[in-house]
Amino acid sequence: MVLPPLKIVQPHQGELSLPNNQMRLDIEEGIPGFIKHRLKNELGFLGLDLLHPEVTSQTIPALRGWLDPDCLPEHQEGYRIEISPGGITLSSSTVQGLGYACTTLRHLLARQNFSKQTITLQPQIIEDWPRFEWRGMHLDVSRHFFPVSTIKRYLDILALHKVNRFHWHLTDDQGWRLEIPNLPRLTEISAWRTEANGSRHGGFYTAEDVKEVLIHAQHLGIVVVPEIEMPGHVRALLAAYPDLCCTEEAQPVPSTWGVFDDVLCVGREETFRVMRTILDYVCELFPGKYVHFGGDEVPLKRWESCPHCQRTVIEEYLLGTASLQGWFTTRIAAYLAEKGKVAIGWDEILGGEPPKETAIMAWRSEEHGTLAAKAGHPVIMSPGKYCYFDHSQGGDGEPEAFPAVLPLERVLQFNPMPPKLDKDIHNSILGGQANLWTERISTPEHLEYMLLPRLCALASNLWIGKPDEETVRAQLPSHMELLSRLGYNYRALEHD
Ligand code: TNX
Repeated sequence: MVLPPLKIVQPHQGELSLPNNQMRLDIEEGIPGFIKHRLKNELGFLGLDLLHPEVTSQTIPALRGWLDPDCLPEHQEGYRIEISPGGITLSSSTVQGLGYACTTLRHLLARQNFSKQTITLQPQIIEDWPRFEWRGMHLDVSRHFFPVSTIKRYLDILALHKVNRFHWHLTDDQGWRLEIPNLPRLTEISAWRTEANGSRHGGFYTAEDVKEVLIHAQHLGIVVVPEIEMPGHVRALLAAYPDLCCTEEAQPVPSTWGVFDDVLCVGREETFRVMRTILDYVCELFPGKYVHFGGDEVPLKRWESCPHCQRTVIEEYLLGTASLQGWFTTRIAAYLAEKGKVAIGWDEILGGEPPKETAIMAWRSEEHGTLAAKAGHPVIMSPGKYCYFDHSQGGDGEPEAFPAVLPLERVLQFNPMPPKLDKDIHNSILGGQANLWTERISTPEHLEYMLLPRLCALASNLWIGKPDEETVRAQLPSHMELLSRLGYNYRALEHD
């Protein structure tokens, strides 16, 4: 994350000096304790000693934090940092904004030399807010399962980059990762697979696990967006419930990658009953307003020869088999809307003319995002060309990756706003996100390596609102130093 192009107003006279690197921590009552906790941890790690206000002399400069309804009220996530000879004041109209103030301060202090007896900071006033409300990062935990500890560390990295949406891809062909009460076979069978070498791979999250992740995310100002894939990418689910498949044939959870013909049979009411049970639980467990229901890569082959699906085509007056996905999507999206959620689907669902409120995640290309915006949908831009972090970072000696290259240089050029989009629908573009599919990634170190430093470029662009290569590039080396101090694994900038 770069320091944003700081809007610096009227600097004070004189510097702020911090003898013994100490400050009094003076946080307004009513601000949740986790903000204080974050300041102490994150700034303490860098060498700033934050002392309790009551046991500290008034002569020690204060680090103040307060909620000010008049602070940039038109920017929900905006914040202000004032550095003056008397101390530092963080303000925002929201707790989330205070969290970003804390992160920016972290970036500012990381550039200081704390080995000196007294550090000095230049006086300045920073007023800052993000251009896009959706600054997302995805993680596929189906292809490889990652424990809660890894997810929390992943969230820490997202927060360091002011990413505010964690898209948790919980289900796919190769593994179902969420325990659902009343559907025990999902964790007994769907959560496990036998690899080609005979070993077992799998795992799942209990409600307790999810709650632990949700609390951690909340402290970091991140909304968790669960994804339950349907009607394709469901082989793991079908392994446990073959009756939901057109062929009713029992097949194991696959251990190979790709797009499978076996999808949910949408001609049976039982399919909807099971999906509603799952969605009811997901909506209750995850407090955020978004639920992603997948919708990508759905072959028509099984539906074409399925009597239930073909009967549905006739009874529902559909134009043909190809209209089944749209019909299915509309029912699911309407169900989620009834529950007060915003439904999100991958851009393939556009073909079925889903309800306008359904948000579209454009992954195949920017043009798909543009089409979705023109059709009146909220859009999240995630085009493969710029946002697929499972692709190699380029050069020799890289770990095995999806056979495509996405160098940092291209992520630096990512513009979430399609250049040809009419101004009056710019608001349809909620923002963007990068995706990390894990077919070829099985360790936390490898995850971090694929994420960093590409996430720095992506998150900076989403915050700034457009590519600003020069600013981001200039700050990357010092940012990488911070990543290294924090112990994250990243790809070095220069490879000789
Ligand atoms: C396409 S992107 C997929 C994923 C794969 C990915 C590999 C999307 C919605 N579907 O199932 O993991 O490509 O890059």
